[in-house]
Amino acid sequence: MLHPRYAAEKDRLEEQIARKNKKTDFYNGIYDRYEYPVLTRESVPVEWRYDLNVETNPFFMERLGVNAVMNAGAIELDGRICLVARVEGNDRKSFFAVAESRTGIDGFRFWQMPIELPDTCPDETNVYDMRLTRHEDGWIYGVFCSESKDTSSSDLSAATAQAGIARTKDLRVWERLDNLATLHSPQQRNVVLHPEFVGGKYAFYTRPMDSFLETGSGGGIGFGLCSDIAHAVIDEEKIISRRVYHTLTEAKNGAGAPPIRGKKCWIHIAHGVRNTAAGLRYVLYAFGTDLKDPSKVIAEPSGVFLAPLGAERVGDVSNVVFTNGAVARSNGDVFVYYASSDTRLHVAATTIEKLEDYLFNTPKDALRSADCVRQRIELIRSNLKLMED
Ligand code: M1P
Repeated sequence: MLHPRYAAEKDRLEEQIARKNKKTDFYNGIYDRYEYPVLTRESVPVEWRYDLNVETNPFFMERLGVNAVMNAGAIELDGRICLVARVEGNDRKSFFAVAESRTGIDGFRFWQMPIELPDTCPDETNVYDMRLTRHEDGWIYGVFCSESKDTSSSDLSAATAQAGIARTKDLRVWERLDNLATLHSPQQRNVVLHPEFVGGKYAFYTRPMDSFLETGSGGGIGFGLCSDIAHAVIDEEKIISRRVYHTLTEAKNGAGAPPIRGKKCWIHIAHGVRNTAAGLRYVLYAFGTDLKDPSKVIAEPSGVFLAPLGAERVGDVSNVVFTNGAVARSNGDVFVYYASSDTRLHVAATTIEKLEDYLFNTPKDALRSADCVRQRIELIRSNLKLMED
């Protein structure tokens, strides 16, 4: 028999799903932020967490709790916005699950079952952060981090990160392909597949790393080509968005959502990391690449695109925002899904037109205080002149 408490928990979830989201009064002209996260641990179906049977679960205890719902791949499918979220169980293992919404800003509901990826890698301990790419070859690809224990090290925490690749047509049936092999980088995370062929090849944004946490000699976001997606091998990675001293990418950076095709460029929203006395700080930044040659950066606005604010600043890994999914609709609207502090998922809404204005008209980082203040004085002077006229 169903436990009597089930109905109350289910009602609570339904109330949360029905709640309309509202723009906050945050303003920067670039995007709108929303009051409520689009997905949290409370968005997860009751049936995924509780044994509903009153005989086997008389106290209606959570048997398989969920700790966080975060970093989601995003795609529009049959007119709905679908997120493939990273759902982290109380056991610290993540899995993927689809949540869909009509509006893209609220009403996200998980499908009945989480995704069960083909279990092809016996050493794989954890999977997370799927980027969804609708490729011109007709498939939807999910590229994600596949993490395994590093058995060659005596350090219990030592791990290796690889890019797993799976493909689907409907987000329900998935085919797992070989993990990406990058011949010159021992580890990879934050790998993204470009939506179009480049010179007849599949193009990946990579993030070469020497170890699991440190990018080491890896200079930033790389770009590489491969011919066979089923056995993807990249022999050469060209760094396209470098880590730079005393900028937001100093410690590391990584590609975010698959790039969005704009009118003037491919729009990239990535993350940059710097070290502070309080630990690593993750923010989002943006850059644009050439429509014909997506490895060529042609717009590089200075500074932060989006940083954690208010309650977003606190969570399992505080002071973090992270994106791996955005959707551009045919009317030019763009939803950027970002997680805060590795705990919950939010949306920022903008348009392709605004993003391109931001990319091409925000000054570049002048890299030195003296030059940065000159940029600002120039702005103030021209504003004062305008006010006098
Ligand atoms: O904890 C912040 C993020 O850390 C990792 O990103 P990166 O590889 O750039 O350090 C990822 O594990 C990501 O999931 C996480 O949100």
